[in-house]
Amino acid sequence: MSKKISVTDTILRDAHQSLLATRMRLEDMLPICPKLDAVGFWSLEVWGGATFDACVRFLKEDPWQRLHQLKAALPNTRLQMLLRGQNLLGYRHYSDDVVRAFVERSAAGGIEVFRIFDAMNDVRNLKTSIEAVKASGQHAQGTICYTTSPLHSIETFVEQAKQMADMGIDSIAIKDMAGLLTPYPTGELVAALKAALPLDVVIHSHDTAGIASLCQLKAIENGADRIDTAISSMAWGTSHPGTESMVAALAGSPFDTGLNLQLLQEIGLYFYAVRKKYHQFESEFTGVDTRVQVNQVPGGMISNLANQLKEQGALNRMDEVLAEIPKVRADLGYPPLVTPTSQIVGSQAFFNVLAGERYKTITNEVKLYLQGRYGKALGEVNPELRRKAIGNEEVIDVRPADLLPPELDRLRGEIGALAKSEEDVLTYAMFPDIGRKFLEERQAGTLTAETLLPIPDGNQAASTTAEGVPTEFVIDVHGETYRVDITGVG
Ligand code: 3PY
Ligand code: ZN
Repeated sequence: MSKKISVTDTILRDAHQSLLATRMRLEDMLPICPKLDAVGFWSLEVWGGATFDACVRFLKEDPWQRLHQLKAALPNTRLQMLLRGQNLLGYRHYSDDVVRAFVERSAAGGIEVFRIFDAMNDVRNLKTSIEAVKASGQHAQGTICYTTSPLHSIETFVEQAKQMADMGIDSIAIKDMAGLLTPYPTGELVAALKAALPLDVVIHSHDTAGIASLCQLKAIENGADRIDTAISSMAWGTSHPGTESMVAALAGSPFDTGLNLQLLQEIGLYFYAVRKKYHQFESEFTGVDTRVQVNQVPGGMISNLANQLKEQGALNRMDEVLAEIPKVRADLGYPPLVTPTSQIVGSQAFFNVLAGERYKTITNEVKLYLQGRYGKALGEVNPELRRKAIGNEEVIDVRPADLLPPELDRLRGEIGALAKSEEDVLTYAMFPDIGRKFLEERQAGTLTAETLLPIPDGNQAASTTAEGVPTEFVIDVHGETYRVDITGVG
């Protein structure tokens, strides 16, 4: 049997979110869009996750303008985004009217595929966004946030997928944000999903442990329809398997992607040069690190914790925090670790270790969590911890957003004339402080992106093609400077 595997490339969203702190700017995306658009990807993931936050906070780019310009530059390719369910692109639950407005504007701006996840895998938190995506006529991809625990099993994930199917999703993504999956369980999970439901299955696996491409191969052999990859110059480690590598691996097999390797390699060279511009955001935590297979802590969480510990002069306590994270997670009923639960669990573990006593300090987010305000994880929370944290305060068991009154009008009123469009209101809704600041600076004409440090001597591209592909480098070797012309690449 032969089956063409389709590909979603993540270079414009998750790849740089995973490797370069989400800092790639639109000006570095647009020149290569004609080539990206010619590849024949099933979709390009371009928006969502942390891109919106980084645009407003650091790059001082209007995220909606980014979307509109990418749409214009990529007329032949579906644009895809990552949506955090009822959290949209922020860190709290929004009322349903905000969710509907956000999805409607995103679809109008050009998003055709919405990958929707909930950090608790609580499908009630996906309901409104799935409905809104369907109402806008676009593709709703329901997501399983992959995690491990004594309670999670293939059966529990299939059950979740069935519930999402009942809500009307068009396809299923297995989202292994931490690189926890190993090849054989991947194959079993995909086979079980394909046996249970007549929907396409996509595998999104970060290569933190160095085995994501093996997982993808097993997924494909067991019926997966699509893989998420990243152009090779921003692939692997905490990013995804390399696009060119997966295309080459499948070429000539029954699962051939049909994509043009030569064209992909030209794109790869382009991003090779672009990546250097962002060298200040490279970190030692983005390479392959097999420890995730033992401690189950995602790479992104480790780098955040390292920063927090460094600020406290306590980097030497990293191992204790890593040991504490699974305990906090167990106390909270084993939520997957992904935005925002990764921050909630990570910060509490940090305090448990640094305060010298577990739960001496309990964060606000953990209190909200214990009140049921993020939804319900698969397991039960530790009742003693709940008593200690919130006493007799009410615990809700309804969908958290059922208790949120409509808030779009209030937000519109708060931001007033600073907002020139509904999109601006939504920018403010996502990030009240930095969103307002962004709109104020835009009004005053003072928007300034953070500074990029010059590329260190030693590997500066002295000249490039119109598309930014280097043709000449300046290299310093022991104080002597050489110019190296690139006359061909093979
Ligand atoms: C995000 O929510 O930004 C993610 O990429 C989750 O994996
Ligand atoms: Zn991801």
